[in-house]
Parts: sequence; C-alpha cells; structure tokens
Amino acid sequence: MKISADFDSGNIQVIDSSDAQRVLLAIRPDLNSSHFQWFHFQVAELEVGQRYGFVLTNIGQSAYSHAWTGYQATASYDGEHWFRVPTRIVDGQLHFELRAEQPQVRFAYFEPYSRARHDQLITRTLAAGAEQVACGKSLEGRNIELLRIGGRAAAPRKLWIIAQQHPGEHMAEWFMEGLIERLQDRQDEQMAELLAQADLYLVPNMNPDGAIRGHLRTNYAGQDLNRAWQSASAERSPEVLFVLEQMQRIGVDLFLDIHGDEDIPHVFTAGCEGNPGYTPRLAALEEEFRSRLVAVGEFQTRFGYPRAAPGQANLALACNAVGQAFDCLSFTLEMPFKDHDDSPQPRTGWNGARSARLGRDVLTVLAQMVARLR
Ligand code: GEM
Ligand code: ZN
Repeated sequence: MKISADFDSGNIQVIDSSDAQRVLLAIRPDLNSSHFQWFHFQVAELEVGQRYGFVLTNIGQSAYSHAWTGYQATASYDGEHWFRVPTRIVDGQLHFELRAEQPQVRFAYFEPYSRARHDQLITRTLAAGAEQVACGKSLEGRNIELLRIGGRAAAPRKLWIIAQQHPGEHMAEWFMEGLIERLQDRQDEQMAELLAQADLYLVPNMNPDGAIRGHLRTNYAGQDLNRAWQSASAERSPEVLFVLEQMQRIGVDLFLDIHGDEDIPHVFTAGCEGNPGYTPRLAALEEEFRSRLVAVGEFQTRFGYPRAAPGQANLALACNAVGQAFDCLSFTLEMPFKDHDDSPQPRTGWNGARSARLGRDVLTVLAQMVARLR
C-alpha cells in the first residue's frame, strides 16, 4: 500500500503502515500553529476486495477533540463522489475502515474544494459577466478575488458574502459555487429582481494558503483570520486587511461569513446579539432571515452557539466587526462536518452538493428581504 498527501489540501503523517488492518496515522498541525483536525490523504496499490483499517492516533490533541463523537470519515475513489465510511472511536483514537472496491482511494475530513476548481469557478464567473472589483494577495501571494455580480448600473444595496476564512472548512466554497451559479442563471426571475436592487460582493476563498496546505484554522502565518478583524495587518492577515479596505470603500448593507462547524450536526447561524450597536431593527431582521431560511432550505434554529450577552460580543470576529461597523444584518453561517440531523443522509452526510444547494436557498431569502435591509 502507498499513502500520500503531497497534493492540494493534503494532510497526513504515516506512523506505521506495516499492518494493513491497522494503519497508524497522525494529522499534521497547521504551519506556525497548534491547530489541527483537517485530514486528506490518498491510499494506492490496494487489493480490491481486501478490508483495510486506518487509525488517526492524535485526535485527542486536535482543535476540537470532543467533536469526533458521531463523526464519520469521508472517502472517494474518483475524487468527485464522496461517501461516509464506518468510523468509531476506540481508546481515544479514530478508527475507520474500507473494503476496497478500487485499487486507489482518498480519505478526507470533508469533501475537499480544490484550488483548481476555485480557479475554474473564477474563470467561469468572470466569463459570465461578473466583475473582478479588486484582487488582494495572501501571504504566499495567492489571489484573494473580490467579485461583483450585479446589474449594469450600481444598485442601491451592497450585499457581501465571504467564505473559508478557516481553510479546512471546505463546505464554504461549495456553498459559494452554488450561490454564484444561481446568481448568474439568466432564466431565474427571482435573481433578476434581486440584482435590480443589490450588487453582490463575493470572496469565494479568504484563505488559499491554508486551504492548499491542508490547514484547519489558520493562514500561512498561523493567524486565525476570524480573530483578526480588529487588528488586521499586512504582516499576519493581509487577507482580512484587503477585504476591510474594500468594504470601507464600497459600503455594506448585509454580510454573511460562511463557515463549517466540527461538532454541531446541524446548519445554523450566529448573529450580532452581543454587539454594542445591536438594535431591535437588527434583531427583527435576524429573526426574519432565520425563519425564511427554515422555510426554504436545510436550516434550523434550535441548535447553535450560545447567544452572546448584550455588549459582550467579540468584535475580532468578522460577523460582529462588520455588523457593528456598518450597522447591518450580519451572520456567521455554519454548515456541519458531520450531517444535518434534521434531514440526515447517512450515505454522504453533509457534503458539497448540499452546501451548494444551501447557497442557492440563501439567495431566495436575500431576494425576499433586500428591500427591507435599510
Ligand atoms: C466561529 S464563530 C465563533 C463563535 N461564535 C459565536 N457567536 N459564539 C469561530 O470563528 O470560532 C466560526 C467558525 O469557526 O466556524
Ligand atoms: Zn470557521
């Protein structure tokens, strides 16, 4: 058997592969950081029909060690169709197994969204008429594209959606792909109505360096970008600095920050209830957004993060920083690494296609609410 991870978003360390029934592995931490949880590796030269067992030995030291309960690893033979494999925790280590149907398979924490697919998405989106308003650079010099999708003339409302500040949260760019594809569907009358009133400002991937490096949480400098929104710097967080500068130049009437959550097996949002500037107007908009999304998409409001106490929000987070600075509706939107237990799909769990569909469903809510954002 041959195990490798030297590819886009690859992450594994082989401890001992001498026993094919019990291959001992470890997840590598983010560069310049102690965070780890994302894994992605390939196993080749398998014997079809043979059962194989893999053990992630260091999950006890991972960023969210409690979150492995109920988690099922994902696998793919072709890199396109991903499925969940039998997974269990034994003596604090994660065991998963596979009876090989093909000589080569990939395993990952979640269905990966590759840089190549990102580049194709950008090319396709620009070819379909989107504007690249500006392009920032990550610490390693990769593009942070800011796209504008709107009507011919500048529309009154500016709606911002950014994704994958946390590089291991690959569901975020799957979400953006679904959202962008629907926005550019010229047959979709609801999108025509939305784009007559609003321009969408989109950053499909905030953290390309971390994503390519197989990081969970941080950028090349080991910075958690979702803790940099009060102290963004060219040295440690140019990705955030770039977006903040563009927001200040263009304005913001609504903000969504797209993430994934390791533990909670549901889709949910976190709002700005702890912000000093939180008002009944914003509370009503949050309530309306959530109830409308429950009605159209895989979303729920029973499970999520604890509400922040009034005035106690951490303004270093994008959602809180932007909501406070622009007095606008602002959410962190979370999709699960596990499944959305309100509508479970055991064979795949939550995956890229469901993330993309949620992106499309969120647009329905934006179209329903755009006239009332200010
Ligand atoms: C989370 S958002 C932080 C928790 N939010 C609230 N309101 N308690 C983060 O950055 O830690 C988003 C994520 O990581 O997915
Ligand atoms: Zn996140």
